[in-house]
Amino acid sequence: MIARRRADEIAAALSADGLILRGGFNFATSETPPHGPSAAPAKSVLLVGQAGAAPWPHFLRWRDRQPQTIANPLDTWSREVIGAVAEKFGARAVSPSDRPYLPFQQWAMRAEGLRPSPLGILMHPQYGLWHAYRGALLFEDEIALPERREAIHLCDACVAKPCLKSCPVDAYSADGFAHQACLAHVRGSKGEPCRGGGCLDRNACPYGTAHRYPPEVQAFHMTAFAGL
Ligand code: B12
Ligand code: SF4
Ligand code: SF4
Repeated sequence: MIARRRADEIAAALSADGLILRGGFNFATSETPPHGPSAAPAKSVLLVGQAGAAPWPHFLRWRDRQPQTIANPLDTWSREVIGAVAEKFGARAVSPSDRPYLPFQQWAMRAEGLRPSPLGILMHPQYGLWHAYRGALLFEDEIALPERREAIHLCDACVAKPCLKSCPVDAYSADGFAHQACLAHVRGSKGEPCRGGGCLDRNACPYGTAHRYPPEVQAFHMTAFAGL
């Protein structure tokens, strides 16, 4: 059993790089979880992520020491940092970019009681749309965690839904995310506002604005998303 104190020690180790623990849970016996540090199935998972752009300065300092041509630098940094914490605490680290994709958002909903916004991004009661997952730690023993409380879902009370009214090509709708329409706009002659400052729909949400990523961070993610 992973005691609460060990989770606190893991959180302290992650905080050195601006990362936070995003809750966790024990897998049910009826599930087929991924394997842990040995070949045995994991019994529990702790999610690792960010609130706002807190890891950014840590990432930049690391990046300055890497070759200019490094591919997927944020994923590489995340794997390195979270991998070191996993090794220290007897876990296996996995990444949201690992193939086949692991169900990070489903795990996050179980871990923190979050629900999706109309944009697909999970809505956090404090961070709004400005948070993400950088990895997860899989353990072969169970975790002692306090009873999870359902988080308030701010979108339920948001009547105006400005996040569905700002995109020039209406990429987000009840039918889901029109990935190709978004990409064409971002890469096109009128895409500079999205390229330079991030998704206009995401930025239109009135919640969690204190945690909004600075424009250079949003531009970095947009460059990665649109392959610019
Ligand atoms: C593939 C993918 C995409 C695809 C979606 C294609 C599709 N229709 O599935 C594309 C490329 C469109 C995409 C875009 C974005 N994504 Co994305 N994506 C993923 C990824 C790597 C895998 C999703 C998956 O298939 N999982 C496997 C299934 C089994 O797991 P799941 O939990 O059930 O998956 C859920 C998602 O697929 C979700 N979903 C389906 N369609 C879309 C579309 C969008 C835009 C989002 C956010 C979610 C989403 O619904 C599923 C049920 O809950 C996840 C990381 C991960 N491993 O989950 C990130 C992830 C979902 N993305 C994320 C984000 C933030 C984005 C962007 C908003 C920003 C960005 N990365 O640049 C952009 C949108 C661009 C914009 N306009 O700004 C975050 C969401 C964080 C949060 N707070 O909830 C994740 C978790 C990555 C992370 N590191 O945190 N993404
Ligand atoms: S604008 Fe309203 S509906 Fe859209 S993500 Fe923000 S709170 Fe949710
Ligand atoms: S990035 Fe731009 S084009 Fe894509 S969904 Fe957001 S506002 Fe629309």
